[in-house]
Order: sequence, then structure tokens, then C-alpha cells
Amino acid sequence: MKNPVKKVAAIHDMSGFGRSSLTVIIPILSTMGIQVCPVPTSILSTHTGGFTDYKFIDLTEHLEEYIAHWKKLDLNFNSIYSGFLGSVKQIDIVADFINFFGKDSEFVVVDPVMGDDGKKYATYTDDMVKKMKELVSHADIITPNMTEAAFLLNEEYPLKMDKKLIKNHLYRLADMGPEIVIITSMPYNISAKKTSVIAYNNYDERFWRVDCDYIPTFYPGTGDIFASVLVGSMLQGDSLPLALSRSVQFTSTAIKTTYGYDYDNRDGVMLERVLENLKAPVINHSYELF
Ligand code: PXL
Repeated sequence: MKNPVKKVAAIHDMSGFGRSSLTVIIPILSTMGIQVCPVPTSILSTHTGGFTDYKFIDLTEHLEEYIAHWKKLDLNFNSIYSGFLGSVKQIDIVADFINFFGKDSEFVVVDPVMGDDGKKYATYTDDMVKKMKELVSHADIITPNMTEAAFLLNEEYPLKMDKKLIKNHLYRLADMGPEIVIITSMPYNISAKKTSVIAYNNYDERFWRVDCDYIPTFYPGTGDIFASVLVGSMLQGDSLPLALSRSVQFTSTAIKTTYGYDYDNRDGVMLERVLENLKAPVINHSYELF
């Protein structure tokens, strides 16, 4: 049997309102020509960023049977991509999933979703943070934001923007297991009103930096958007720096498009207005060695 469409197993929550997790991952990867097979970790009425009293349905007790069915079907995936998790036990379940299905995949991405702006998300406990340190050892690529990188490293937030220290942080994260470490939302070049993504590839020992305009606002789900484009781009065969450029360019366009409107930020970026941009080539390869 020949199937030209690549598949990603996406282990994330489904939040009904406020564009994040599966509601952005599915349209982005579908637009990039990749089939998303969701493993829903929980269902929420909204994401947890700025909403209160949301309904949180933890699917931990159903996940093992859900995955057991997939194991019986002998499915395989070109990539496994995990994000928001609902409980400590789910982290073990994801590790088992990676051990079983990861052998046939091109790469495994763990986005260690835990918090932002120096704080943990409401449903994340200290035990989950501890456990996330184990999960990243199963990944080929990790994509923490600066807050999550500080949690993984037991460092103070914000991280100091000293080049040597940043490289040391990236080395230490790579020592935890992943070959490629990507830290987002780094105010490295903030004096030039830029925000940076800084990455390290342990395979060829090169560091990369991609800057984009800093926009003084916050939309939930932008980390999921960044990581989804990265997964799609790497599956299309892009190099790491090109995948970084593509992801930064798309996320930045989505934020800028939305920022022009007077709008409730909790609804996330206006993805539907920019989705078609994913089919355009990267206009300007904005990466540089770091
Ligand atoms: O975008 C990360 C994310 C995913 N899922 C849920 C969240 C958040 C961030 O707030 O609350 C439920």
C-alpha cells in the first residue's frame, strides 16, 4: 500500500474556545498537506489562559485503551508531537507511546507545555514539571518557551540574555536527551524591539537565531502554532534553520494580523485569516548562526 500523505500523532488537549492546541494544530498541519491523528489528552471548554471556571475533562483513564487500539491496528506515524498534558500519569503514557510508535517515525517532538511569563498554567503541578523533565529525554526535538526552559533547567526566570549562558542552557537541555533544542520568546535583541528563537542542533553542533518584530501583546496558542509549523516544515524536508524561519514568519504574521484589530486576546490569533500563507515560500531566510 502506498500513501503519499504523511501522518502525525498529535498528543494534545482539545480546547473548545480560544484557538490553541488541537484547534490550531489540525488546520495548520492539514494545510501543509499532513494528516493529523489526534490523541486527545483532555477536553476543556476553553484554554486556561485568562478564562476561569472552564470545564476540564481529564481523559487519562481512557488513554491507555485508546492507544491500545492503535497498537493493535499496527499504525505508524512519520512524527509524534506532544504538547499540553493533563496529569502526571499522562506523561508516562506519552513516554510509552513514544517507545512503541517512535521507532518507525522520522522524529519525535515534545513541546513541554507548562507555562508562560514565568508562571505555570493553572492545571500544571510541581510533580508534572518534574515529570516533564523525564519526558523530554524521549524527544528528538523540544520547543520550550523561555519560561518552560527555565523550569526544565531549574533556573530563575527570566533567563539572563548573555550569549555564553544561553549556549550553556541549550547544551544542558540537549544533555537531557533531545538532539535539537529550540527556545522561543527570547528577549535577546529586545533593544532593537525584536524577539528571538534560539536553537541548538547537537548533531552538527550549530546554534541558530531567528528574530522577528516584538509585538507588545500576548495571544494564547502561539507556541502551538510555532511548533505545528515546525513539525510540518521538517516533515516537508526543510533544514532546521529554514523550518525555524518558516515557523517564526508564520507565527509573527498571525500575531501582527490580529494585533491590528480591537479584539479579545483570549480568542487567540486570527488563524483563518493567515492559514493560506503556509503555502507560500519563505520570503526571507531570516536565520543566522548564533
Ligand atoms: O497553548 C498552550 C495551551 C494548551 N492547552 C491548554 C492551555 C494552553 C495555554 O494556556 O491552557 C488547555
